[in-house]
Formats: sequence, structure tokens, C-alpha cells
Amino acid sequence: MARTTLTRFLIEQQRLANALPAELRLLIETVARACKTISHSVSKGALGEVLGSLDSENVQGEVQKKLDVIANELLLDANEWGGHLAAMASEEMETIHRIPNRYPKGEYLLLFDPIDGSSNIDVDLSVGTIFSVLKAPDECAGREVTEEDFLQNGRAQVAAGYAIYGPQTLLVLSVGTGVHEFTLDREVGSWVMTDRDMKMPQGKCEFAINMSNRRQWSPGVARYIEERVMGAEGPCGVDYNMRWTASMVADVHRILKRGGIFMYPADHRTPGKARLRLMYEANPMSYLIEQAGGAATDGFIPIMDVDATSLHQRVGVVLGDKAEVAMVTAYGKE
Ligand code: FDP
Repeated sequence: MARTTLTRFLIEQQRLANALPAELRLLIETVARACKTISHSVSKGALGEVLGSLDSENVQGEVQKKLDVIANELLLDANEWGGHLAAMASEEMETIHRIPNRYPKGEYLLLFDPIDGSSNIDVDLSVGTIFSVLKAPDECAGREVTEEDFLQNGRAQVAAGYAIYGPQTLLVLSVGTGVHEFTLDREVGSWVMTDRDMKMPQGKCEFAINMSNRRQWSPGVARYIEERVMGAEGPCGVDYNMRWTASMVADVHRILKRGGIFMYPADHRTPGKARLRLMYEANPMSYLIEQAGGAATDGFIPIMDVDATSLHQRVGVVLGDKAEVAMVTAYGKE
């Protein structure tokens, strides 16, 4: 049987499901192509002189890794000239990147975290690229796109996905018709579908959280984790397993494939705030997890219903198994 490549899948979606305008197909193919190049750079490691940090900090005050900057440039360059975008925003840039006047403009807005989990780059653990696609509001036709045009909640996303640079390079994608996984066939250079319509397993006893933040958690989150750590001897009556990669892409991918719950809850270090970014991380991952039959909240309400008030807004994240997410949310409300 013929292999389903990403291009073939996208054309099928365009024809059969009528779910995909041609411009959006072009956008996704362009992002996917850029991810191949990023994958190549990541895998070169020290040989490509891409490891280590720069002297610069990003808008979040985090030291930038060389690969953060390389991947950011690759995504900007790849997406600037195709005519499918009105503007881009990146976790690594303070403000939005408008399409230069020398190129035609399209109706979509692309947001990305060029390298997620970048603390893992230098120790050869999985990192990834996360992206989210919105439509530019109708009102911005004929004028310059502004930062406010990006401030739409997660339900407005028309596509989202991530590439993961691990033992295999994968692309996990949704255009609103389920979640699909593609593996990069390096010899041929194409993305080949390896998992269609992924559904995350429910009822698995595994959680992912950075336990060193325990003293910063709310009482509801602390109670939920303590009960799981008690395992068969506690109220759950069953042993739980724990995993933490410190690369959201890798942790969420594991949960998508084998179930469980991922948490980076809001904590007391930055009151009312949290570590993960709404627009570049939480929204696209919530879109994928909901499409795969899971749930995603900020600890209280669905992440995709959280109002976007600034480009680099942070949000608590609790996502994965529906029943487990509901329990964290219920404990939080108590
Ligand atoms: P990173 O800063 O290394 O890019 O994006 C934030 C993030 O990684 C997530 O991918 C990851 O889940 C989290 O930070 C890890 O944070 P801790 O180091 O606090 O565990």
C-alpha cells in the first residue's frame, strides 16, 4: 500500500474533508519543511557548532541557546515569502514579526516556540518545535497587523502541532480533524504518516510534574500529587508512576501515546502566574490533547477558554487524562 506522506494527507484533507484551505496547507507544509532543517541542525550537535548558550536573553529573561536563535531564524525565513501569512510571533522575540512589504500577505498568523525544552539540548535529550495557527481578524485587512490581532483565545486556532527531535523525528499535527503523527524518513526526505487519528489512552496511572517545585504549589495540586505518591496505600488504592523530561514536547508526546497527566501548575514564585506560555505552548498542546480525547485546564477552566491578554502571557497547565484533569480541577476549587 502507498505510504501516506504529509503532502498526500493534506491534499486529502483539502479534497475530502474540505477542512483545509490551500493557503493553510501551504503554511503547514512550509513549517514542516523548516522543522526538517531544524532537525538536521539539532542532530549535528557539537559537529555543527550549534550547542551552548549565547550572551543574549529572550523577552522572558531566559538565556538563549544557540539553537533557539538558529531555529527561530529558520522558521522566520521559511515562512516570510510564501504569501500565506500576515505576521508571526515567537517565544524568542519581544514583538511580532510582520511580513515585509516586498512579499504578498496572507490571512494567517503563525505563533511558535522554535526550540521547546532547550535546557535539554546540550545533554542530548529530546527537544521540539511547537506551533499554532490563527486567522488574522477581518478588521486587519488593509492595515498593519498589530500585537492585539494575535490575542485570540485557543478555541480560535485553526491548526496546531509540534515536531519532536528525539530518537526519531516526528511531526504531530491537527487541523481540527483529529491528531496525526508523521515520522521523518531521512533517506527520502519526507514525512510519512505513522499514526492516524491518535486517541490518548485513558485510565493510565502516570503523572509528570517537576517535584522540586512542591513547596510552591497550591493546596489542591499538593493534595492531588500526595495522594498519587501514596500509591496503593493511599486513597487511590493503586500505584502511580512518575516521569519528568523537562521538555514539554517530550512529556506531552509521551502522554498522548501512553496516557497519564502532565502538570506545570501556577505556583507561588510569580503570583498568579506560571512557567509555560499560553500562546506558544499551552494553547497548541491543549488543542492537540482535546482533539485526541483528553482535557487541558489551567487548574480551573479549559486552557483554550483563557483570555489572551498579552503575547508572552504565562499560564498554569494541567493536561492529559480526562478524569485526572477533572480531579485536579475539583481539588483546586475546594
Ligand atoms: P525550556 O524552558 O527548557 O524550553 O518552555 C519551558 C520548558 O522548557 C518546558 O518545555 C518544560 O516542560 C519546562 O520548561 C521545564 O521546566 P523546569 O526546568 O522548571 O522543570
